[in-house]
Amino acid sequence: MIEQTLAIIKPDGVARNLIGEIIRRIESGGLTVKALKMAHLSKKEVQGFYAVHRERPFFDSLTTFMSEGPVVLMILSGEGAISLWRDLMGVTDPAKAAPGSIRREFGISIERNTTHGSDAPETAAFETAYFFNRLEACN
Ligand code: FUP
Repeated sequence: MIEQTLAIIKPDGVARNLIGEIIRRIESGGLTVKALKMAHLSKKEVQGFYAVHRERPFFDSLTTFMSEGPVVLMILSGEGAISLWRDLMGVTDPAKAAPGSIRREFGISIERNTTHGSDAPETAAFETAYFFNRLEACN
């Protein structure tokens, strides 16, 4: 099934000039970029995005990190895009991520793990709509 998912290149990835390398992996991995922009999110905007995690002990640190500098926001499309993008990223903790995955190659810590990807169709719908309106998402 053709799906859409939200991808974020997090502040640690943008700050280390990894935008091109990550988009290269996205495109050569079989995914298509359907929408793309940069933003320096406020802490409030990040808190809204990660609202499901608000009771977690890492919430304050995570939202501070995600608002420390600009991010790249993208809608990716393709066959099985949600799980395909998560496979390209690797699991949350870079130390446990598969060799060759983005988080394994570039992640610094479980928090500064370079990229985000939606984890299910419902979260993908929420997350893409959180950052993009219908006119911005090329279809
Ligand atoms: P993921 O879906 O892989 O991004 O992971 P989660 O939804 O579980 O976590 C969202 C983000 O919270 C992670 F990308 C990084 C951060 N996090 C921490 O900082 N510490 C943790 O112990 C777990 C997650």
